[in-house]
This record gives sequence, structure tokens and C-alpha cells, in this order.
Amino acid sequence: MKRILTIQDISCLGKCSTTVALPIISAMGVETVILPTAVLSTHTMFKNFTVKDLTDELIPITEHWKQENFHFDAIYTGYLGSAEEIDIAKKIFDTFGGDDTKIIIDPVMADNGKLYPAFDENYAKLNAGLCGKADIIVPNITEACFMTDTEYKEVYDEAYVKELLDKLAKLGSKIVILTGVSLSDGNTGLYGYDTTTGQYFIYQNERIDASFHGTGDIFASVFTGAITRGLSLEAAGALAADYTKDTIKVTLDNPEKPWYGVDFEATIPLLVQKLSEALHQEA
Ligand code: PXL
Repeated sequence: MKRILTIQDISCLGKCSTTVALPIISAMGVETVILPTAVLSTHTMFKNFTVKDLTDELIPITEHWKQENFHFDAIYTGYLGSAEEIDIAKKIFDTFGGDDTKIIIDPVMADNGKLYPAFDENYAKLNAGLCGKADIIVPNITEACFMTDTEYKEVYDEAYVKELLDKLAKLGSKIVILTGVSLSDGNTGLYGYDTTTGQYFIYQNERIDASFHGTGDIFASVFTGAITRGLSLEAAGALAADYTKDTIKVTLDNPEKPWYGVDFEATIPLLVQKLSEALHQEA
């Protein structure tokens, strides 16, 4: 069985970061090793959340794994809490990285034109440096703008998206994938650029007019699981985009839907089925 290491916080309640990555990637048939960067009572969109920083634990934990000779087929990073943790993530890439370990970075720090409460522009620059170490990065448009000093636009055209992709590629990652890209009314999805082939790729599906917390983490988790199971970039991107959209739809149908996250638990069986179909199709 393939094995992924995911490095991000545990928001105990809130359906994001580790509490979505672990169930989703496990359901996709990949062993999921977690490295929690912090434990929060909830994610940071709640008021009065508590935080216990775990920076001091990260190196000792990974040194133990190294002594035990563990290998990871992929390392996937999401929400990292501080500049120091970005530095530690780089060290972990150096310790465990190699040709057969894909580094996938979701530089979680911003959305809808704004940085999350815990972060500033310096953090965005450091995240840009981290992205230089990746095989694949999956920022949203806001994160891409902060990392490349580009003006954030709500309304844009394909030229703007390609400019962002080209600037992101200069950070150093082999493959760059922008999420939340809408190029026509009623549609949204991803737009990617593979620097190894010079090819752009695009996948759009129905845009649902609702915004939920944690959907970026769901996209990145499914994408990472699918790449690790051996799907192509295009198929992994389509699976992740469709699953995110289907999950938002199912959540909207729930009269008791929580405000803080989506009902991904209800759609995991669908994900497992679609993954299996995609693997057969590409076999
Ligand atoms: O979903 C991204 C995320 C992860 N972890 C924490 C967050 C957020 C977004 O706000 O606050 C703690």
C-alpha cells in the first residue's frame, strides 16, 4: 500500500485540514501518516478558538520515523502555522524527499482576496519559497496572487490565469495548478501548467453558488490521494474537482448543514466508486 505523510494542523472541530485529509486519503486506499503542526479547538473562522502549537515536536517525531526507515510515496502539506514551521517542512522534504516521493503543497493561507487571520504578507513570501521545493502546488487564486505580487481580481480572463500560472512556475514547482478558476458563467474548476511538458490543462465543471470552509483541503486531499494511487494529473484533478462539487451539492441539500464545513462524510462512498472507475479507465 502506498503511504502519504500529511503535514497540517488538527482543528478538532471544523472539518478541515487533518480531519478531512486522514479520512479521505485513507478511504482512497492509501496509508495516511499525520504530522500535526498545532492542535486548535476549531478552525480559525470560529471566535475564541484555542491553539497549542506543536512546532517543537515536529523534528523529534520525524527523526524517530527516519530511524525506523520509513519511506513516503508523497508528502502533502496544508495549513502550517508559522514561519518556523515552513522552515521545518523544508527540512522534512530534505530528509524524506527523493525521486520516488512526490511533494505536493497546498499553500493554505488565504481566500477571497484576503489572508487568513493568523498570516501576513511575509508569511506569504515564505510560503512562495516553500512552493519552490514542490513537485506540484495547488494554490487558489488569492494565494497565488499573494505569492507572486499580483493584483487579485474577482473578474478575470484566461490571459490573467496564464500569467499567474507562469509566475507560479517561476517559484520552482514542476507542476502548478490553480484552483477555483472560473472562466465562464456557471462554471469553475482548475487550470494547470506542467513545466516538464510546457502543456496547460484545464478542467471545469458546474459552479455552485455557495462557499464553504475546508473545500480547498478536500480538493487537495483527493488530488493527492489520486496522484499517489497512480492517476494522471488530468484524471486526479477531475476527480478532486468533481468530488468537491458533489460534496458541496449534498451539503446544500442537508437542512441541518453545519456552517463551518461540508458533509464530505456523506460522499466518501461516491469518491471510492469514482476512484475505482478512474483507475480502471487509465489501466
Ligand atoms: O481549511 C484551511 C484551514 C486549515 N486549518 C485552520 C484554518 C483553516 C482556514 O481557515 O483556520 C486552522
